[in-house]
Amino acid sequence: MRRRHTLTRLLAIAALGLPLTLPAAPAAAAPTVGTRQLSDVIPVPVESHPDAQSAFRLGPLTVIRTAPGSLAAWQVGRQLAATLRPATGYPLPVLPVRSTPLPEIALVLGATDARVGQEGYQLDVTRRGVTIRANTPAGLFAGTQTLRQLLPAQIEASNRQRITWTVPGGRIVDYPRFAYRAAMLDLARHFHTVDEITAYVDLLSQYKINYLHLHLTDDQGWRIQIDSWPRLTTVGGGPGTGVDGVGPGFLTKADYKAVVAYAAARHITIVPEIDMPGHTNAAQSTYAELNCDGVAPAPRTDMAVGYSSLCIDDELTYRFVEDVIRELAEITPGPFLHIGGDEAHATTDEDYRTFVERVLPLVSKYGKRASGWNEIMRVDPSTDVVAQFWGTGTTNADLARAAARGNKVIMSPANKSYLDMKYDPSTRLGLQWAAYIEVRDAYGWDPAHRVAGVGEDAILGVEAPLWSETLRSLDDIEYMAFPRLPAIAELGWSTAASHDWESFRVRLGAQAPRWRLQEVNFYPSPQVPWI
Ligand code: NGO
Repeated sequence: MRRRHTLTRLLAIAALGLPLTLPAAPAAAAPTVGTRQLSDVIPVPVESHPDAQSAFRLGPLTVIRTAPGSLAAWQVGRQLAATLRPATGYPLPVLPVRSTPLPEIALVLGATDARVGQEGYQLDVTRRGVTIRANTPAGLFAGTQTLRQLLPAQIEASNRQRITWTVPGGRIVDYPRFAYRAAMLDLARHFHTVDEITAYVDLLSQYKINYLHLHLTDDQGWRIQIDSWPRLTTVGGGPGTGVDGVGPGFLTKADYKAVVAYAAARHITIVPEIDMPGHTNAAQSTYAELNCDGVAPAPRTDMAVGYSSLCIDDELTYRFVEDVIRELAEITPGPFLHIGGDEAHATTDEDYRTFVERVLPLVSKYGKRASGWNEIMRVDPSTDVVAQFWGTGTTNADLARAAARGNKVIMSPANKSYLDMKYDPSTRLGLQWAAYIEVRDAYGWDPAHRVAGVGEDAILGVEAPLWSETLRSLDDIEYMAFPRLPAIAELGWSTAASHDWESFRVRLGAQAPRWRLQEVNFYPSPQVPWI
């Protein structure tokens, strides 16, 4: 059993400057895994200035000191302590005070390098301690994720490790290239539970991902409670739904709020998606009145796409859509609401335009900013609407026109960033319609040079979608996401100039001991020198 030290006792002892009776540092330290440099971080920091003389040793007396008066900073400090305590066995009290006589990890708000902005941070490591400075709690959190990677990999162990906890000395100044760095999880093809989603959030947050897009509805299942249309979940998300009839389930509103809160605590914003006017068979097979002929089609558990369409001329369709958007907006604190819009092959072009033009104002009416798959740019929406590119080519006239007008674009090219694509022909899970995507392919592209006419200024960010036709468990999710997700995360955060496969593959290989300790089921790509 580890010893417990109450905050008040530690505060009192620290204030008196008295020595603490704490677990002693291990006598014979085991070697750490590999030698870490200050820049051995994914995503690679914008600037790192190593100073070999100023390494810090995290020890039993180290305290985590947070900006006084900031509950949010204190929470980041508590999360950091919770991350570092199991493996170190140190008490790491979190003290919201101005100074302590003890070695410390200080989380300071303000007084940063001017460039760090809203999500960046500056991290200084000296012999006396580590100081992370940021303008926001999100920046402090990002800094703590860097610190975590700068510690020996054993820091991820769930029980006490007898090693020396050295942090390489020097200064890092770091901030993101793009404001939007996302992953997407498909809950419709196979449902994934709150525990699975939050476990994924934990992994994402280590790589400075700041949005999680949830694909909540599709032909095979409806996965979010909507009170005004209750059968959407009891039937549309009920037994027998999902690909092959396996993978039923749905998020109640309480579940969804729990996911939102869990993600928010890790500085990740949830983007909910209701896919329409196609990909709607789960809703239309549940409510016959959502079909033009009033006849409910059979539920579908196959993987076909492009056959369903809401009834565009029926006012009831818009009542339904408005109810769904209103209820979803009410439980979504984040700015975005994704309306899908992909593969509406069963909707005529004219109907598609009518539909999108009626639905976009509903999103604004409930205070949200609409995003949608790139097809929605066919209707030339207002410039606050965000397009998510999922094509495999390098030209798209609608998207280039939108970018020229001022619409922002999220880049998720299916042949580069789709985490559900197989790595190679031998991958058991996944699909291959867009490409085989090995790690080098996932890393080897530039979001600002992917689609002609859609340059740096038009890019809001990047996303790594994970569609779940073939994925059932968290193990499956992890196998497809790791190690490609960190590749996409680096494209979203790090500068274009820092892009370097040789550097990335070595840093990626050094993540493996961490994943093993976290029990992440990753694909051991032969392209990576795994440690
Ligand atoms: C496509 C399709 C999805 C599939 C996915 C599988 C988009 C935007 N629509 O991507 O329905 O699940 O491919 O890779």
